[in-house]
Amino acid sequence: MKVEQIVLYLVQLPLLQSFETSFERISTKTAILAEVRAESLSGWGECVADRDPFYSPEDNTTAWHILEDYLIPEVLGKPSDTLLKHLEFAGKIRGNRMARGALASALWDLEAKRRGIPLWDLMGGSRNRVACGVSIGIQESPEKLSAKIAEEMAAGYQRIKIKIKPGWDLKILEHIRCLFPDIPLMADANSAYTLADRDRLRSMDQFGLLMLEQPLYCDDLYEHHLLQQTLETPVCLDESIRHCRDARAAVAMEACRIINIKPGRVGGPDEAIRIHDLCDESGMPVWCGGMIETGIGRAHNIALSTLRNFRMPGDISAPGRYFAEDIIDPEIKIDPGGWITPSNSPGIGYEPRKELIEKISCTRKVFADR
Ligand code: OSB
Ligand code: MG
Repeated sequence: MKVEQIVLYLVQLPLLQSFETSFERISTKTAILAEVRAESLSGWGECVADRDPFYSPEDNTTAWHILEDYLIPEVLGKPSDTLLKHLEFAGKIRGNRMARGALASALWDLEAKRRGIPLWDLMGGSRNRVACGVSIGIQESPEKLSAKIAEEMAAGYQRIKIKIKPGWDLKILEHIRCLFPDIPLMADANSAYTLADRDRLRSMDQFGLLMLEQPLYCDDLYEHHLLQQTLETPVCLDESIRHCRDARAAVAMEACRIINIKPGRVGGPDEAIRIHDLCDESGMPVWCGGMIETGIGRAHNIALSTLRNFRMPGDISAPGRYFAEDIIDPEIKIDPGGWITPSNSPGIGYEPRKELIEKISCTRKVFADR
């Protein structure tokens, strides 16, 4: 099945509430969607690059450029199943894993649809339900945060993650633990600390966190290793794991005890599965992170989370928490116990709403095989 057409969309979706991390506050989600067309089937992927290069060196502009000028020319006119088997099309391109992830995930969706099987099945997944946690951004006040936590616990989420940064950390954690002594709780710093903050980070051990996510600089495995040695709380790496080689190094040097896999961050499903397998063999649990994706990216994350070593609740809260209207049908729903049942329809298992996608696209470009 030859890839006949690829369409890129740059979409913008307003957030119901702004989302604040240690590096920025956003009130609109901006994402590139990739649609790969062959024989009247469409595979869909989402690029997790942000508007700004703050979470990662990539942003939407660089990702679009890499897709348009390097990746798409490698894929157009090629047989889709061969591309999937030998995802070598990005072999020469250094970095730019998020751009690659958009196209690779669209090819996986297309291949699952060609075979008429769900994406989770193509990926080798075995779980028939996926555990959901929720990520809560930095709030205006501790009271607002605790009200949000109560709300999300009531909605059934199986663990709470809060965002922290210097000045919004120890007091906040203390406040939460007073009100909710036993909830499964973790904190994500998005690289807001340095080793000089070692004592501050160590004092977080008292709060019984499931893990501390990405405390230190994004490309510094060595310093995370030094920190982990002095910390009881498991360190979980997110930004630091760009591909499977990073994961291997992190395991070998004990830079963390848990890995957050975001397929969109590591170059797509094939690399995500490679990291999953490596961690499985090494006894390192993983969970699936999120990037406030639309339903398309979320559906990919759900499919991946059915693999056996996804042992902890992922950041796969319902897109309805973020957006007034999602771009897929049916809506992704979490049950009262905090589980999602993966769709058994072919591919990602949800139908992209083409009209809405066109409506919210600020840019759209069609690339055709000539
Ligand atoms: O570090 O996990 C992160 C959202 C945007 C950028 C970075 C991160 C996040 C999240 C996940 O915390 C939120 C979600 O997708 O629900
Ligand atoms: Mg994170």
